[in-house]
Amino acid sequence: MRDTQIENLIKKETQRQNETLDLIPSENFVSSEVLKALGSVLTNKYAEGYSGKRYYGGNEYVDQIETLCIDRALKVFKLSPKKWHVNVQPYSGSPANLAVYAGLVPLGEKIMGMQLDMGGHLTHGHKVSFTGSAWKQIPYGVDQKTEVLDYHALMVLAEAEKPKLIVVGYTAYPRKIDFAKFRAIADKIGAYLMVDMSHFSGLVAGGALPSPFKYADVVTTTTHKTLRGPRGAMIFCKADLARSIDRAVFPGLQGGPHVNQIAATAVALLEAGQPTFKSYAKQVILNAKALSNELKKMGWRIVSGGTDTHLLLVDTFARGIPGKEASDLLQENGIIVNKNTIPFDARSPMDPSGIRLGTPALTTRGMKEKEMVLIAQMIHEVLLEKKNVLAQIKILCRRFPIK
Ligand code: DSN
Repeated sequence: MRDTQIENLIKKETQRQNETLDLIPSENFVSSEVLKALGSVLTNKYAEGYSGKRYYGGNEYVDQIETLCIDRALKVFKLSPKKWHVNVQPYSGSPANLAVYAGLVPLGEKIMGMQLDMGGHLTHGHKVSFTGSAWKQIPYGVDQKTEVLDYHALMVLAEAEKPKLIVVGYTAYPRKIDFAKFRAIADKIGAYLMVDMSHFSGLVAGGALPSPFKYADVVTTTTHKTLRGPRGAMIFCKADLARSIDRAVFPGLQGGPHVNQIAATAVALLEAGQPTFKSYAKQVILNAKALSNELKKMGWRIVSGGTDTHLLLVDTFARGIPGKEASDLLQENGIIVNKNTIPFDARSPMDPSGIRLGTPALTTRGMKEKEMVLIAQMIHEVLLEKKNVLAQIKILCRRFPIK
């Protein structure tokens, strides 16, 4: 690059990614094919509108790219184009969720979403998000004792509040979700059921977790987490909601779609349809379970007692270590995690009681249960014995290069 300042920073970031362990559950490493599409000339093109109905000329190839992306998205999640529609233009997860509410829920009406500090997302109606000022959030959480969803309590809350839409799918909930029970709750009060599967869409695509499509009216997902695509998002909806959703995305909220991003998503969807992706998705969960089991063996309290998914929450404060201190100590040792609130956390989100660990990125590097055991032991050594494991982490990283 002629811009050596940016080039050097990209080189340094590449080295950082190679030499550290990425345990952030919402991150992953895309293939070189995805990167190629993302860095292509498609970034030069304006394509406001949808395939066959654009406001600019010169979209004959862009139309084919967007159509291919749509076809692949429906195929990967085994959806009939007669029953399901997908919009692949959302710039990312936040505008995708906003577009769903804008399309389906009158302003000021109620949206039932999980509280942020219990594992929800800002865009599920939190007060600091625009979704929380334009609509009224009816917050829900997990049961204090079991730290898992209490479907009976959810039914009682929904019947009392009668929200127009219920959001399911979280950023820090380590357990399987019973979508059928949520469908029953939504049906009882005539609400839309929206599943935000951003965190686990790759695991659904790979057949490692149950699909929400049989039960949901709308499903949103980012494309860059377990799905291993570029940063972006998609909105799937029942065919009769297609017009409202499409109009909410464009012209409601967005302008020209990022065509390079749509092409890169199409590449990622092709990859997610391969048999190797099935093994990947299965391994992500096996790895999370191995990490969780080993940490438990060494006396760490895992929220809800374990995991069924790609992530786990460790209550580090149960051993007197606040989440921020834990995350900082691990980072000094080349282990990248994020501090996280745990359910009913008495501490603040800036310095909560726990850390969140996830295995999608390490699994992409080829790591398996054996490495997870080793990593759990090193996390223990860093946090409890204050050992320095940086050299061992670098050796482990070299054994599993990012391809
Ligand atoms: N920020 C993402 C996460 O880390 O879970 C959610 O959007």
